[in-house]
Amino acid sequence: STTVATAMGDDSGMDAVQRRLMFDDECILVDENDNVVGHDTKYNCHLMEKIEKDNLLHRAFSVFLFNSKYELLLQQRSGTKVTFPLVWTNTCCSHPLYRESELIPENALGVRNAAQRKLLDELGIPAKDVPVDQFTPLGRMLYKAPSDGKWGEHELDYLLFIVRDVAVNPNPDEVADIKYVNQQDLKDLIKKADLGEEGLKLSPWFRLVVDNFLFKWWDHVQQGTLPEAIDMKTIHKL
Ligand code: DMA
Ligand code: MN
Repeated sequence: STTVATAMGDDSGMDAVQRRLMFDDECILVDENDNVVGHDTKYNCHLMEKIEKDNLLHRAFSVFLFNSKYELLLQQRSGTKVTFPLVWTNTCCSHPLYRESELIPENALGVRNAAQRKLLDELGIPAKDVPVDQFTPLGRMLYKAPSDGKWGEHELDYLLFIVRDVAVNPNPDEVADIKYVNQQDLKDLIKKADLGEEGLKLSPWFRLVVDNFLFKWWDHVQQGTLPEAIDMKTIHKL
């Protein structure tokens, strides 16, 4: 089991699909100003010991997808994820990879290309339902968060909003459950998580976005004034 493997200090309990991604995905290393400084495997980028020793920081993105009723799509991560299994979080998160199409800096096109790729991979959302020019990059935040055992995050995270009605077909290797929530539903969910009810947990990065930006940006979505909220100059250190 995973517990035994962790205690033994090896990765023998790691899910085979997730293990493959740990070595196939080559993440983009950046400095605190988001300049590309290199690349490394997803595996190394998420080892807390490496993060601390080499101060490894990698580029990531978090998608917030709303339907035409302005409900936000949430996902519960699958139990097989190496980091943060079974926690509830925003629509989709991952990393732009160290490849030409996902390194394009203009208007964060590389990150938007990666977002389109992972919305299909994790949630089965067809690329045509999420055209890359429909994502609004709103801001960037830098954070560090241990998961459990030896894994964790240290990311420079692009926050992307998109408002579209989409077809969804979750991939069980990535996603355990999904739901659309309105603002009140999410406030109730946060209250439950704070009280530890029903074993409900929220991801640390989702929590940071909730506490710092989400509701005010969500109001902008509903009022059709989202462009006013864009700030791609600041890197919020949270
Ligand atoms: C990583 O997400 C990105 C953030 C913002 C936490 P993830 O662990 O879901 O990445 P992946 O889907 O590539 O495993
Ligand atoms: Mn990461």
